[in-house]
Amino acid sequence: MLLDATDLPRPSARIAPGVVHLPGFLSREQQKELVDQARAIAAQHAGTPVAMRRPMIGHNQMKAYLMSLGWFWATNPYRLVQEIEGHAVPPVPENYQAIADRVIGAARELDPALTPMRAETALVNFYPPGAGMGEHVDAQEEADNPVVSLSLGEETTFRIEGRKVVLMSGDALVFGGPARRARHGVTPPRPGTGPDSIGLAEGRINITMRQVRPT
Ligand SMILES: O=C(O)CCC(=O)C(=O)O
Repeated sequence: MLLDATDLPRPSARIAPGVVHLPGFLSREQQKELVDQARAIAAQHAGTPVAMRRPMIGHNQMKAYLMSLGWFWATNPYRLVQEIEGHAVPPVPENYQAIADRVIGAARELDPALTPMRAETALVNFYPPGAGMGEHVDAQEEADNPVVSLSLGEETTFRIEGRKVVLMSGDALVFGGPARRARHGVTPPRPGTGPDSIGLAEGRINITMRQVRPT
């Protein structure tokens, strides 16, 4: 192939008011640490009511696997809770807040109206081949602070506010301000587009960090 897409320059960009894309934000080492850490947390809680799982939405089961940290995103009806059947929700790892602070700092250079956020909850989504996520609004958090999203593994196309953004491994994305309640979703990961060195053989992991309670 003449050019590999990963060789093309991908500048940081304000996609829409409140939406900032920061390509290549995480080094390969940081990506691997996040993958290993998510895998270890998932293994620790496997088989419990707070395990990574494919949630039911109405009568349909999601194709993606979700793991809730800090607060548990329960469905039917949608709500955030701090324990399930007496099992405490695993905490948000301490390194998440430091990453969120760095991402928000960089995003504010492109959109100064974005506010800081406290990573009180995080969703770790694993998308196996063929699994995407339909368009939806993140509405369970009372706080309006921005969402910080990290992509690991294979590429996807993220849709928000009528725009499309290709997210690659190591990219960070922020949506806040007027876009905090914007509809968004992702296509299934594109097979074979992930890096070899981060410990994820196939599919894609997305980590979104959110503030739950208003500041
Ligand atoms: O996978 C993504 O990039 C988006 C995930 C998402 O929309 C969500 O967890 O609400």
